[in-house]
Amino acid sequence: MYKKLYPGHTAEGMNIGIIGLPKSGKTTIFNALTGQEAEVAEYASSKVEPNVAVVDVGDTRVDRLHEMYQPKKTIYATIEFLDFVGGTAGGKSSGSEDGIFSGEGISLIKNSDALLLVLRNFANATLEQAHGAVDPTRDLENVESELILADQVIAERRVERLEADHKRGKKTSQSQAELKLMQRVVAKLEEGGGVRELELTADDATLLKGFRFLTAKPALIVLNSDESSYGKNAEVVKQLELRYPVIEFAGNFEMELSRLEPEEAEAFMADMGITESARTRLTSFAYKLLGYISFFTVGEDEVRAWTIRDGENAQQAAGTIHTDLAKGFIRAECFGYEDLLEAGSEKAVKSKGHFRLEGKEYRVKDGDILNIRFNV
Ligand SMILES: Nc1nc2c(ncn2[C@@H]2O[C@H](COP(=O)(O)OP(=O)(O)OP(=O)(O)O)[C@@H](O)[C@H]2O)c(=O)[nH]1
Ligand SMILES: [Mg+2]
Repeated sequence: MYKKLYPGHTAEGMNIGIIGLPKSGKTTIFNALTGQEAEVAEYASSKVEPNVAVVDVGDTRVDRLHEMYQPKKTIYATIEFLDFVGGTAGGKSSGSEDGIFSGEGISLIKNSDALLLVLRNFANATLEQAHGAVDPTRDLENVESELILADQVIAERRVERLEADHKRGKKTSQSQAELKLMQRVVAKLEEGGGVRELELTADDATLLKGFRFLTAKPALIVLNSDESSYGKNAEVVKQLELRYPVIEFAGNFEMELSRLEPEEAEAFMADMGITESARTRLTSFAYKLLGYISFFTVGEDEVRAWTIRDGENAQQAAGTIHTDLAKGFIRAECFGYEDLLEAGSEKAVKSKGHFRLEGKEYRVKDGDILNIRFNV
């Protein structure tokens, strides 16, 4: 089923891979986030393909723009979630195809922009027999070592390949630079670190991008807690936060919530001291921590939110809409969402002098409303 979506599928926005040890509650979290009803099970299932869902990123600014422009279509930014099946815990060190990544999973995880590491923090007698007592810190170590292992296989292979080339006299300044870089990657992984910890020049970063190392991806932890202990795990959270940003969910509970009507859900949420849905909490958390921002395009036809990385310029933003817009980029007409709200209309924005023309290099800000002028 997922094959149709890959490669070259066209889901917009970011793509988050949900990974973790077997039975850590990945599918439960996936269901909570997406409102889907994928099968959740104590026992290993024969399913191999990941669950996939694309969800809207709730954004009140889009709601407001919709009211102002009354467009035919309103499109929210989206996040795609992929829920991978846990394989054998511990994994085998023979190659990247084993371990928590079963079969084809690994090549799909490589396409993810970010990883959600789900850690079990709920007691379950059946699971404990096979997977040990509750210990999120230990589990994190296991997950990390599998990610490192998968990257090691790739980096070491590349080093061997380059060395063989050099021995045969196939040696350029470029290949020498790459070998040096890959040796740094191997060394970092060997000491238990991730590729994301390396200090890289822009060229090095570009080179490494192509390898899609798992430990280069930004990662967040979901601590999947028991309903009864939810909110009382400050010690564990502190430990885990030494490694990655942490968000705590009561997975089972939130999965149930996602199936209720909003009004009904609110009463239960209040009981637990939860103010927003799992999806809203996770998406705003992920945006902030992964450095994503939104810009908007508006008009009578369509109001739409787009996702880019903080720091991207107007031309790159144009490229997320369409490659032609980046190629033929002339200028971006630009004003801020806050300016629009304050002024009340586009016309008023102009008369107040808040309407700007920006060039390629303009660094797009969260909430910018852009109209790209282009020429192809
Ligand atoms: N008490 C409790 N049980 C949970 C929670 N999350 C998951 N479980 C249970 O743990 C078992 C595994 O949950 P899944 O969501 O299928 O876990 P998974 O990580 O997707 O499992 P695999 O894909 O097979 O690796 C099921 O029996 C769930 O009901 C939780 O937050 N609290
Ligand atoms: Mg699952």
